[in-house]
Amino acid sequence: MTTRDTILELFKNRPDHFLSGAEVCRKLGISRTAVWKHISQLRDNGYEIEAIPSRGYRLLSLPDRLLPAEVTSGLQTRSVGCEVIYFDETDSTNAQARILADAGAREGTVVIADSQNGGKGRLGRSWFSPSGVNLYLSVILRPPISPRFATQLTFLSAVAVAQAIEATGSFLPQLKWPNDVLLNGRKVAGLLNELNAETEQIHYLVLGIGVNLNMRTEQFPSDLRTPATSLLLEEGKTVSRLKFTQALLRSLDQLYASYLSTGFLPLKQEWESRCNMIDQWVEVDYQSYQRVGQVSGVDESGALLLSLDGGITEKVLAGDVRLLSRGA
Ligand code: BT5
Repeated sequence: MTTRDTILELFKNRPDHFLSGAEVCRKLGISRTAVWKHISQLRDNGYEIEAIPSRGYRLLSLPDRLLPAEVTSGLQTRSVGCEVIYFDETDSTNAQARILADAGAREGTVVIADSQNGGKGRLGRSWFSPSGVNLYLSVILRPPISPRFATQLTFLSAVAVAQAIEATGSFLPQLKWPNDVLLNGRKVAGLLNELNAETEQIHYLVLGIGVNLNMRTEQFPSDLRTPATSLLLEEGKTVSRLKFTQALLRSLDQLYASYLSTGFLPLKQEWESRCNMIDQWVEVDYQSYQRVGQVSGVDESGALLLSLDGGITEKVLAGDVRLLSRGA
């Protein structure tokens, strides 16, 4: 714990109270000038701190930034969030997580950015990532499973995002194969998992998660206004980015622990119970592959199971899926 973190702990242990400079000096064994320097740095980082000469310091508000000291405070997870790396701005949290993972970052390390200037979607698409309103996060995992099953972890991210959204308000998120989270039919979150593996061993997996939290209509580019949404737009209330992030990290942590001990089945059931496509007719589009069929679920490789006319079941491994309004 750094000196700054310890000062923050002192404030948080006594909310709304003044801490005298002398008390901080005594508890931390540092000079008054050093205390003042740390308080100034905290203010630079967006903590609003009142200073009254005869009384001391009082914490008035926390920054609306996902700083590591805030995200890890009281988190109590086993592995996810054991370390948090924060950028005000970066190209892509997934790209940064890969660099850290290549350099040996431990499992559970989380990369968060306030904004991304090269946010990535699938297949070379981009993820719109303005500052101050949303969550852009990547988690490094090193699961002891065969690379064949790495896709299962996309379902883990999807269920964790859905649980965090459910814990935030009266939302009913729906999951769309392979990697979208929807609210009332509009995309509120996207997931991008990237794998680094050999034939039989996963070196690491990066779970990339983007969630639109407090983005207002006018902040979306015009082409996303109809297909996309945010929690603010759906419920009319600003969401605490910090609380949401902690809820998400806790869900990821719990689901990951249970996945490692009990396998994919419970996760698959959680995912299917929120999937908006089970038993529905859909059209799948992937490069030169197009199919129309009825969705019966997903298999253990994460493939979408599509029942075609004539009773054949086809496994769809990649592609964009569109719900059809009528039986085909
Ligand atoms: C995704 O791709 O949905 C994966 C998005 C993953 C983003 C996270 S943010 C943290 C981490 N770091 C990264 O660099 N990426 C991950 P895909 O299914 O290909 O969808 C991309 C499409 O979604 C775009 O082509 C747009 O149409 C739409 N889109 C872009 N930005 C959006 C946004 N903020 N909200 C909703 N839709 C968006």
